[in-house]
Amino acid sequence: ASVSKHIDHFSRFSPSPLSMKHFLDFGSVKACERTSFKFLRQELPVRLCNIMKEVSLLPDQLLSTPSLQLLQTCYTQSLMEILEFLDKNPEHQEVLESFVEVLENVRNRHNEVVPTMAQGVIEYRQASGRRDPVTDHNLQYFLDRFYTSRISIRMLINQHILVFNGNSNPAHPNTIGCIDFMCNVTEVVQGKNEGTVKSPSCCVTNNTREPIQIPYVPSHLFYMLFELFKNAMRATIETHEASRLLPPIKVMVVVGEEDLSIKMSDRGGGVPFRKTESLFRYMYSTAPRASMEDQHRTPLAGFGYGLPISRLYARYFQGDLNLYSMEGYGTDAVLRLKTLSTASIERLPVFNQTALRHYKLSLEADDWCVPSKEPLDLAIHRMV
Ligand code: W6P
Repeated sequence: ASVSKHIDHFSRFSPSPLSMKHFLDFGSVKACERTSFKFLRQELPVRLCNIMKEVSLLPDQLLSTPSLQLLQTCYTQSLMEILEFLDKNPEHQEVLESFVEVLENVRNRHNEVVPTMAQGVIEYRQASGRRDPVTDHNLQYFLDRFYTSRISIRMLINQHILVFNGNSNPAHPNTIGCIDFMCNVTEVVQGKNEGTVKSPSCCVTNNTREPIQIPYVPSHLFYMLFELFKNAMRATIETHEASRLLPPIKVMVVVGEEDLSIKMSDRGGGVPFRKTESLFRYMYSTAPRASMEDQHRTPLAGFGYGLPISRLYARYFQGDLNLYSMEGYGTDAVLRLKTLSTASIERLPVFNQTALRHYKLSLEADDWCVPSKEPLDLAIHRMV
């Protein structure tokens, strides 16, 4: 009962979006663990409670699944642990230290949230048995917000842990927490940073001779590029099975004053325009899964959550991800990021009346005509 009081209280605050510059300042010479602590003990409950309110609006048949019950328990537990710090003294070193420990526990507790939520949605859809476009739309809306909220909370937690607990990483002198303030985008594409995005059949070009560098989270960039590359590669291989030569995947990295754009082009036969938006749907790809076991080993494999989550990462710092496909030829995937640390500002969901209205939206008549499937018999209109 007291938990829901706290949730009501903190969900009335709007989350405070931070810019990349804020994050960098928090972790630079001006860094003050006490300031960060005082900010997070308020902001983390605000972000947790805003999204918990939305979770509570989900249909009962979804909320009652074991997966959703587990998620709500995790969120409540983490909220309570963080709220403990509201009446603690920031001047005491042991308070700051135990806060870092709690944040580590919270982060680990939430490691499996994405597959758990996905599992809940699958169970719900199997139980309800029907495919209802309104429910699908609402779930898409909710999952985009839920996963964005999670990305943002993990970002805050990681920054605090890495900046105030981590010893600076000598291998990456340009990093503050998980942000590389001179992230070399071309190098991430080429796989010089983390793992390998590139294969021999991928060629990368820049629009400038100087290295293209922006402040960014290399792990987010890697996730997005790797996902795009997997899709481009799969399409290329599947449409050129019979051929010994595969058309290369071409990547262009272009930097302007505001935007950094990365275009990855494949000649994998493309996708019909009608289907491109559904590549970003969570419902589109969720096939029933074998067991909970697989989930832990390969969190997102086979889910098809990679593209929608990649777009959330791009939008999280005011970028975007779009697909331009020409059926019969191939696909251009364009990833746009902000060049300036002052323009890369967190894009966060807020629980308010507008959000509430989205969930209450029901099946209304569309304001565009529905094309008839039958050919129109003009004979009946003929006057003479
Ligand atoms: C395709 C489908 C797709 C999705 C994302 C990125 C590239 C591609 N290529 O055929």
